[in-house]
Amino acid sequence: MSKTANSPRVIQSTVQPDDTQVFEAFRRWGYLAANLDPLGFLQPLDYPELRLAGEAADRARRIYCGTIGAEFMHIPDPARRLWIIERLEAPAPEPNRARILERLIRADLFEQVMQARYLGSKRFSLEGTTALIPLLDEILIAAAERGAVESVMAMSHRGRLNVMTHIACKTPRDIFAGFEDVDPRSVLGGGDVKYHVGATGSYKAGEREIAIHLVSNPSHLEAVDPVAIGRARAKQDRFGGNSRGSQPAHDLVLPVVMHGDGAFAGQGILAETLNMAGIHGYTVGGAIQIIVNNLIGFTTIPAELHSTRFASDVAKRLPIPIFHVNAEDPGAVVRVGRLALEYRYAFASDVVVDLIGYRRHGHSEVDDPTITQPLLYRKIKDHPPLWQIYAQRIAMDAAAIAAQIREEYETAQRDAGKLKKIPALRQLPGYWSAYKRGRYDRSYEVDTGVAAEALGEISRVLSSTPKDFHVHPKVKKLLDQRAEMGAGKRPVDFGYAELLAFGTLIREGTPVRLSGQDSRRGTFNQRHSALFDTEDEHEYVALEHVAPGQARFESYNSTLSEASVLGFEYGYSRDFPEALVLWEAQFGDFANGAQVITDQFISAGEDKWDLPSGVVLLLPHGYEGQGPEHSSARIERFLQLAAEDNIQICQPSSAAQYFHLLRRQALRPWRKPLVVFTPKSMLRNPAASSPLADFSRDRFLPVVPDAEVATGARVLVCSGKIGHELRAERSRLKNNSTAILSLEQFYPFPEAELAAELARHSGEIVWVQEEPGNMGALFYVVPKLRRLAGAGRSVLSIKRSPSASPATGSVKAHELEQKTLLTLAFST
Ligand SMILES: Cc1ncc(C[n+]2csc(CCOP(=O)(O)OP(=O)(O)O)c2C)c(N)n1
Repeated sequence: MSKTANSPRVIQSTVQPDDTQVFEAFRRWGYLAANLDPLGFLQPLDYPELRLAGEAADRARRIYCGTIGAEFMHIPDPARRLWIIERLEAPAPEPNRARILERLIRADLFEQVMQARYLGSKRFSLEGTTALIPLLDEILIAAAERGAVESVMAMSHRGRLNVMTHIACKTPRDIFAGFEDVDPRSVLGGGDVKYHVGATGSYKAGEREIAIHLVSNPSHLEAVDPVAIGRARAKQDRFGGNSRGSQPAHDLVLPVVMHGDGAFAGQGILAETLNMAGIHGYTVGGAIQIIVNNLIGFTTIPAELHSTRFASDVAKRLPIPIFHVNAEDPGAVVRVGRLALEYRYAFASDVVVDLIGYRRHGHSEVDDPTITQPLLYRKIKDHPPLWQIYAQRIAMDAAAIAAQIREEYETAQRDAGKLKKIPALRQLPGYWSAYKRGRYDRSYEVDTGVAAEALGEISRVLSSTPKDFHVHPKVKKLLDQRAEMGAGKRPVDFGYAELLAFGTLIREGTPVRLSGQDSRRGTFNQRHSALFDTEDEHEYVALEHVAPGQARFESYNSTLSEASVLGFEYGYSRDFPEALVLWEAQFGDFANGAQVITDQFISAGEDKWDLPSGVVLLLPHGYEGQGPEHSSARIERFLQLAAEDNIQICQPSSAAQYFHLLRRQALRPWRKPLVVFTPKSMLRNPAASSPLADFSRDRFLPVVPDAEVATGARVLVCSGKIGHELRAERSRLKNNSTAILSLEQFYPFPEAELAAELARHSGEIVWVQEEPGNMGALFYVVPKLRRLAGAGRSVLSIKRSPSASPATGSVKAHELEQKTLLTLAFST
């Protein structure tokens, strides 16, 4: 093929465009020819559609190809495009230059003092993108003018300490104390590095104050995004819910999420989070997304980080504006900040600000960047700090103020060295004061039983529909059965036990929020938290009509995502301890798509950051011949995460047990994440249903004793659905000497309860599980059983053979395996 055949063809029109067409071209493509990179590596494109001459073209070029590159013509709504056009084409407002300069000096000198004093410590300097500080200042001032009272902020390592000081308003002394590491004994085995911990503070934004919550985050880039959005949503709901009242709640709480350019382009959890932005159950009325873009990720250049010209392109999945801005034009940066904020308030939309600068040092300051980018860093070495460039540009002598600020930071550094303890940088909000964290204590227990009369009243609401509502015939049958369950005329099944738990809780004042894929109906057709009219599909949610003055009930079908949805619900639980917040996996094994959230936040958050959560994970689990991916919720992985009473791990084997477990989670003052292995076939197994009377007994039993064999000569210990199968096999064999105990709470381990039950029986103890020998609770339970058994009493185990995949894909092979398990369990 010839070379010319490959070059882009430019169609030259012979017709001269009029002024409107000229402007349209620049509005659409101008950002590609804008001057965005202070060091000039991201060269403006010589874009064919912009090769236009004349007065209109010159004017349009000044607006659209300067230091602001506005990408917005992909937004389908003309009103939104016009809104942006009107503002960009109006004269730029005069910035408060002295204020900007002072912030730039502070941001730069803060880093410089740390570099001088703590050489060899990691801090991830902001130098090269210090315009972030005046950008956030302007955003917060404009937000306060619109009534914002809180801002939930999230960011990774880059410039975090700078933001903590200058935006969350922690004193430099308190930040420097982290480098002094004055009290290592207080955090043995726990705590986190200083550039991950959160901060709370108050920012003076013009005449008003905005409370700042900088969210604690792990090293895993972007994992904090959905957590921050969930936290913002919870805070908005605390103010009365989205779009309720005269001042919509989303006006009051502003989410600001900051990203690196590499992370923004690369991490799927951000794409998942952006996808939730406009969805009713998850919206926060728009977040400001800022890319702190230094055109490098560790040692990797943009061409290796994204397939597109800009890191921001993943945000184009949403119809939202992207404002690229040259970080070395602070006036333009501040202008973009206000524009972005006003757009968010005008349209309840996300906005992206792509702040393009450079990185003065290596990835961290202990890293030598000249090894991989020698030319770039030669150029950066000779490049003056932004405050000096800006002071010169606006003809201000900044030497005196710089000296005074430097002295301020040096004094703070000396004071930090004298501290005996590292000061706490954040405080839990007041709504946490009624709740306990840390170790479990028996005094936290409460009765969770509900009188039959109250259950009957709630059931009457849950099992009926408004007069003119057309119920699906299958649902009608279920509602009739539920009416009988609530009246004590038939055992209550798992699905209804859950709705009764929700119904009783909201009646008593505990809000309930449930989200997951297809959770409203329930993957297994078991829940029906919302009913759909067969004639017009309008919906009816009986749980919204349980009693006057009841608490809120919400159930949402989530997007097809695990990480971001679980992250969101974890975040929500962090700011709504009064509520029962549940995330449901479609099948338990899909929870591994959210592993980062489980590992980094749910199980370790309290240990690292002293931040509690009561989030509940519902993970369908059980071996039913559905193949490798629909069988196991990977009990073993959660057990491995358990220590220091950080989480609760339970598998209730009956409807009443599930009811008490959910109510216990909400009613105990102890806030701890709860992982529940939930049923599939047990949903329809009559043996797993419970008489209504069991809902009135006092509480959840961590160990369910054997109701038939009081003193067995042998004892099987198991958990979940296999217990029902073992009991059925026992009665088939007419065996009355083998006791079966069901372990319903794995962690915290109910040692006393289990020991008492084991003591009632004699002979060998056998742990029976459905999972292969390298999975399930075996590795966790058997050593504990051995300890409880003591010398002379043997402990054996029955399980599937160790296997690389959790389960067979063949139904027949599954049945054969299951039969063998049961046979072995009763062979001595
Ligand atoms: C999920 C994840 N993968 C890898 C890393 C390791 N890592 C830390 S910083 C970094 C580069 C980030 O680049 P960028 O997002 O551009 O931010 P910058 O450090 O340049 O500000 C990498 C790869 C990480 N922290 N998280």
